[in-house]
Amino acid sequence: MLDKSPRPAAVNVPNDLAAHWMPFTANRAFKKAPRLLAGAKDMHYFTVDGRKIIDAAAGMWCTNAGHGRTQISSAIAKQAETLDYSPPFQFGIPQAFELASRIADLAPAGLDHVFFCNSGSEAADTALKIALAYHQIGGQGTRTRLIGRERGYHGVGFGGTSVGGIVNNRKMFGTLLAGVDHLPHTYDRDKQAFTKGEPEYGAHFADELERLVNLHGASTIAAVIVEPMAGSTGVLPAPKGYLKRLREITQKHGILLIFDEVITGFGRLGFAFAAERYGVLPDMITFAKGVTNGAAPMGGVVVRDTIHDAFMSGPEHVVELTHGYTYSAHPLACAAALATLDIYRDEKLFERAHKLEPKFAEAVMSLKNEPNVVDIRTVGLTAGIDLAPRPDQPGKRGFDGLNSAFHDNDLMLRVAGDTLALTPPLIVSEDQIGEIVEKVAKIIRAVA
Ligand code: PXG
Repeated sequence: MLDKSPRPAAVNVPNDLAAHWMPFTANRAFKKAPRLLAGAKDMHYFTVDGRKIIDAAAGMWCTNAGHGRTQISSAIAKQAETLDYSPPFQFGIPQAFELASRIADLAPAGLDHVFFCNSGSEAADTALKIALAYHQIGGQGTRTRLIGRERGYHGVGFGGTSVGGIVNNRKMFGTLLAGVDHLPHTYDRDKQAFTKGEPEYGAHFADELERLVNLHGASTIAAVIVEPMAGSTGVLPAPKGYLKRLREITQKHGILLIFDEVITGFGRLGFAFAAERYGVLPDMITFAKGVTNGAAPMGGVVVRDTIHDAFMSGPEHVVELTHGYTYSAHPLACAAALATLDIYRDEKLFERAHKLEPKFAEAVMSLKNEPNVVDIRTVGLTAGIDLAPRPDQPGKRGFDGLNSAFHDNDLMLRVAGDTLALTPPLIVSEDQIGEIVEKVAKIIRAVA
């Protein structure tokens, strides 16, 4: 077959990096040694200086089908020419309805309705607002408390930041939402180190919800939101039985359970959604990232039929949920998502991730004896490798690893503090897994 990969074309490098205030980036360090990208195809990025870099991060947990999928880009181009924008309030486009049906089909039975937004942050805030409104219209307006989890990440809106459990993301932004509490995180290195998949130890961390119910009263609690696998704090898979227990306790007390599947949705753990992997039915699932393969911004919430139906009362001319975004179900994002779901289906990428999981886990675990490696966790096609921090410089070894990967080893990975996270596109081959692991070994030695 013809190799249609784009040639690493010469790209103008900007001569002034000052104006762009970069998100979640060490701006001054970046601007001294920029990591600039110019193109991407399949498993690789191309840098502005023409290097080919293997992507062990799926961009940022997004491009599950690999980069530069022409099926997706031509769907976007065609949509842009046909209908560039359509107001999502009081008007609709056929593609949005088709996409909602297809996502509902992928979600566990009972989760039948999809509310669209543009990011994981908006999805988290949307789910939390739906939970509050649901209780209010059901005559339980005292249920206003929201419960998240330590080390949880639900984006950067005020709702998601409030239920999130990352101190550095919270401490600069005032008091955040009132009435929020947190479950403890589920990580205990002494008892769980070097586990493939779900740790045996830790289901009991879910029982802390009973403690919070006893403290606050069930009648004040609206919802619990957790990631089935905490991604951005360094890959923390749920312990065996933990999510089931959370479901039992929430159900017993009339509390809604929201799974944030922004990372775990669309195949990352070998299933369409992690809810399926764990056999647990939440009341809502948030998604983003992989839904469009990263090619257009989109997020959303899949909502249980009983919750959706509770809103469908009152006069029919009245808006049932006063919430939404100018770009909800944007035509370009819908087109990208429909093409993406075709690829996932036709190439059986979720099944592929499932089949590759043991090989991936074994390959990454071979890094166990490299210098400073204090834990490795794997689940689905994702791994977190904890490096011991440099004395008095938390995060520095990880940051050095990011730079060593990009500048010296032609590898893209994610870093959370001193944890290296690997989360390649689901098209990754076994050889490429080997290549990635070899590069990571070099990086770990380089930052020793
Ligand atoms: N929920 C979860 C579980 C996420 O992982 C969001 C919500 C927010 O999504 P948006 O689209 O608003 O960014 C996320 C985002 C990392 C990393 O390096 C992970 C995310 C974002 C940035 C970096 O692990 N996840």
